[in-house]
Amino acid sequence: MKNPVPRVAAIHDLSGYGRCSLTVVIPILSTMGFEVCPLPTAVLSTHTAIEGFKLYDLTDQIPSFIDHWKALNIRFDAIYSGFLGSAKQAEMVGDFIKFFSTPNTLVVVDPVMADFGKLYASMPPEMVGEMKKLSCLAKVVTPNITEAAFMLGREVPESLTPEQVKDWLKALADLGPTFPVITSLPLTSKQGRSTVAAYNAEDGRFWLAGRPEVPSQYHGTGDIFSSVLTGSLLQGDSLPIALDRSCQFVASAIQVTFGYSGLDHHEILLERALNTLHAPVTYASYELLP
Ligand code: PXL
Repeated sequence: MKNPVPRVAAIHDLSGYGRCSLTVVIPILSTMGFEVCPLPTAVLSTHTAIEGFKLYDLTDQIPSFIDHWKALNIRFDAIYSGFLGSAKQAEMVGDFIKFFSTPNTLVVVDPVMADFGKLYASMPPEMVGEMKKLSCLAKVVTPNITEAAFMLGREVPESLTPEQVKDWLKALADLGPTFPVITSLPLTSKQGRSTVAAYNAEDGRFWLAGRPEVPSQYHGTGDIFSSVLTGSLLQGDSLPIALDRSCQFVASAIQVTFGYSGLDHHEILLERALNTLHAPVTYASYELLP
């Protein structure tokens, strides 16, 4: 039987404070009408950008969780992975995808490992190769520009022309995914805008979407972006509409947050924006990348 409420396996960490990973994936996908089955990769006191974080890696526990799900014959409409607790987990996630996915399963890999030119505090360098292998099994990958650079063995660029963006996206598609997406793009023609680009390797079209940049940095926006993208594609939206809705939601979440002062940890006030996920698409501003 078809799942009456489509079901997503969400393979991410659970960070108790700081709104990222499962604490944003679950509310976003639930609001968008999906059941979320979390498979926690690690449990943390906070995300790793907050000093003194405590991390308990669940690599040794994960196989028994997966075995139980296999025995229950659970079927997933989507598999969506993000932050992993160890490089060894990438292989486990790969096996999970191979076992649980069918040709109709939406597989999204967000290769969470780096930003602003650097690997995150808990990331071993082997994670880069492992995430690259995992991406081969995905339909959609959503690296930021730093993660894309690590995956492709390139320098993190200061700026990119539209032609170069196409080359980066094609290089990511060569790893396997049909819809590679790059976020935080330093696109020369879009200065002052927070820009994402994507390639549909099935029809050969490149897409751009974005919103004006807000002069502040917030944690967890990559997780928010990829969660909305996953939900939107699962709802049946086209790639450019899914990109646009994701950019729109991240921008709204930033705007509802930006007006407050005294927030200590650059956290997004997600709950103040969640209900906008129910809004119909009234205006989309995506563009074809010529
Ligand atoms: O938002 C990405 C992310 C997810 N999970 C953990 C993190 C980070 C980024 O710092 O530390 C634990």
